[in-house]
Amino acid sequence: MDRCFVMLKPGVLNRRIAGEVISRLEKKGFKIVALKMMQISDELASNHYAEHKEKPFFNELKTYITSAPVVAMVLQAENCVQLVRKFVGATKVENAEPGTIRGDYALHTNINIIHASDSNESAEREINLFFKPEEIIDWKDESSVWF
Ligand code: 3AN
Repeated sequence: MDRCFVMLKPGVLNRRIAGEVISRLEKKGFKIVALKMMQISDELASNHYAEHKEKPFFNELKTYITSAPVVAMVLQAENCVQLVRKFVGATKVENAEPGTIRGDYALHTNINIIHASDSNESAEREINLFFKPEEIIDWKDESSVWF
């Protein structure tokens, strides 16, 4: 089964919408196999966003992502990355369709409220960055017929 790393970014807890966003992911049918609240260190932020090191928004992005706790999770489903990315919506908020998480909850691209891995390779890398193997629980899913 495919996995995707998803993170509710700083601000989601302030806005009291963490439960709502997680609920939407659950209702779609994604299986949550890991979930935790955490404060991202400067080092972890640099590793996670390493591909953006040269971008003009890198420092701002790092300051933001380390500014308050995030909610990190691992979701599991067939074609997980592709489905989650569609569910999350486009990076640029002006392109994020209503009905997607960013389309419904974000006005600004630099605080677009949620991160999701963009490929299976990034998913594996990001899951390993944020979670220890024992923090991931592939629980027995009695309702697998639906999903
Ligand atoms: P995504 O999160 O959709 O995979 P990336 O990987 O291109 O998008 O960008 C990582 C994060 O950097 C975004 N979630 C967003 O917070 C921020 N970001 C991306 N592009 C811009 C931009 N043009 N201006 C400000 N922040 C940006």
